[in-house]
Amino acid sequence: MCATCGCGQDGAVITLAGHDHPHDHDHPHDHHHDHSHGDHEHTETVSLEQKVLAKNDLIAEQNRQWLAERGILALNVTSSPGAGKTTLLERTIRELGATRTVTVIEGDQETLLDADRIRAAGARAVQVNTGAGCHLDAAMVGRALETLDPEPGTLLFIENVGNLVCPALFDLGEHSKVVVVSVTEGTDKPLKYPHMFAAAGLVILNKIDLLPYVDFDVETCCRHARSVNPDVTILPTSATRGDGLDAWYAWVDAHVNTTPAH
Ligand SMILES: Nc1nc2c(ncn2[C@@H]2O[C@H](COP(=O)(O)OP(=O)(O)O)[C@@H](O)[C@H]2O)c(=O)[nH]1
Ligand SMILES: [Mg+2]
Repeated sequence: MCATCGCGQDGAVITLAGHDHPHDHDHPHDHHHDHSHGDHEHTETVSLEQKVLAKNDLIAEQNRQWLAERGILALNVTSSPGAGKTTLLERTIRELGATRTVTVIEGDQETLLDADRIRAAGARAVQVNTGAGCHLDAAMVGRALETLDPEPGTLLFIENVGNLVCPALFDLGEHSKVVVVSVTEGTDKPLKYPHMFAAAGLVILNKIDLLPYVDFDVETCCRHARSVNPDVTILPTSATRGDGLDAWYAWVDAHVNTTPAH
């Protein structure tokens, strides 16, 4: 994880989509990669990882409380780069927008591209640029929530940085993690990245419109996902063609209804 390679997120920049200037800016820090691997350093690294995660969990609980007080359902959407997270969210905003207010926290290392796409689809969004960091953490989401200030009783998507490794370890205060995997990635990803799939409340198997063109067996991928997360719900979708999206909206609705409104 990040504490091991030294990647930091202290320089995260948070920008409200549609505004020219960053809303919240910590100055980037010098970035050191110290890759020596002696026994002593290994012990130090493990304890640093535990401290980083314990601190994160504390802030995640504060986020969870903040969201619960407002009856906001937050879903942390993760995947490898390009699996279709933003496409799924754009379509969800367009199709659910009439009945639900949706806001989005976008995480990427650089650019405002995804926040701009979300805004064009009709939802308010903030972009968190993590710089060298490879995941969102709870502190970034806490700051993004202050900037975004989502209305009580609404639906919040957090699109994580495209990465199936570190986002599995960082609780953001979300209700559930939604892992998107696409048919172009191969059926073995749940086995190779078991922490991410074990943490999933829902797995979306996207780009099924491409099944005729790729060597991908849906049953095998589902079996692999269930080998690390036996009861997980898996929804095959095409975010571009629309297959399976009614089941996705029904899943979201069922979880909105379990979020107490205050
Ligand atoms: N064929 C197909 N392409 C898709 C689908 N969903 C997303 N894409 C394409 O995959 C690429 C990456 O999508 P994007 O939403 O940006 O992925 P992200 O990095 O996970 O946010 C884009 O070219 C999308 O048009 C899908 O269901 N089917
Ligand atoms: Mg995206």
